Amino acid sequence: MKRETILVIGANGQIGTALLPRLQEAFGFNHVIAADLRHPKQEQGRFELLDATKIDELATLVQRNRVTQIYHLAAVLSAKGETDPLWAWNLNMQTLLNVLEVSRQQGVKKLFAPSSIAVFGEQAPKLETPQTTALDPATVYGISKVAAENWSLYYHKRYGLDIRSLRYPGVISYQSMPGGGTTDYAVAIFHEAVQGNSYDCFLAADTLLPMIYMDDALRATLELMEAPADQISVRTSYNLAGMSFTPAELTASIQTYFPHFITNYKPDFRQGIADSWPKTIDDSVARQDWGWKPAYNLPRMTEEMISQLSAIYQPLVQTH
Ligand code: AKB
Repeated sequence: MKRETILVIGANGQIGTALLPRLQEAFGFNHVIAADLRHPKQEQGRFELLDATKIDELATLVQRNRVTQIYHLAAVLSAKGETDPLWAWNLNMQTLLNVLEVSRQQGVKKLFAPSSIAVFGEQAPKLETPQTTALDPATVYGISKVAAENWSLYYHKRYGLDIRSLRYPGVISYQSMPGGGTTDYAVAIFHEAVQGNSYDCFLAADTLLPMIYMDDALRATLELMEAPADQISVRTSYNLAGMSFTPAELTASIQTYFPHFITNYKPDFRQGIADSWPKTIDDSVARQDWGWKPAYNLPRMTEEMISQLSAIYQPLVQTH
């Protein structure tokens, strides 16, 4: 069997940090190259500095290492994108187009370029949002992801590029913090709860949003990438669901471990973004095509987040 060489772009981010060990386990430690703009806090194996907006830097890296698969995870997320829309658009689109073009030129065999529930806007049904519906996003991040989905389909149809994608809901993880998203509250809240603090939530108590636990998100990603090409009927991006909950429901779930934990609700501009997104997602096409099924619900996710973060914070609390 020919060995694969995997390149993860944006490897220091929330998903990259958790994905690297899984890829190293699957393909061999030395067959996975992490790349990002800055060195990570803790290097987890082979690492290369990369500015993916520069096509020559990317082309040289791919060629020198004979990269066969790329996971393109670099993006400016929804909330941060709204603070500087043109910068967010340029960064999201330039990196994607560079990855597509270098992959085409150098015969990269498989490419993963995630999308998001942010592609949906006012005109899509809010409940059980279907795979195929109106895409009129309210954020520049969402606009860039709709464009990215269409560019991916174009490269697949025109050049035969084997590109695969998931519309991630909010991803919840203990390994690292997300940065600049509207769903970030659902990670930050655990860090405060475990340290014995209250949490100031930037969304209203009853804001129902689709979420997924990192373990499920990684499994979905790897299962999609492993599926035979003829089972992949969607080359824009698959709807993906894990669970849906509100900040009030998440608070109640955390209170089963920390009964005195309190969330204060102070909605800001991110409320408007959340209100434009689906509440629940219909991922039946992913289930049919490559057998997707989530394993984590709200209680199971809460239990694991609290146990993992307690292990991280406990020693810190004791040494002070
Ligand atoms: C965000 O909140 O921007 C992201 C997303 C849903 O894509 N987590």
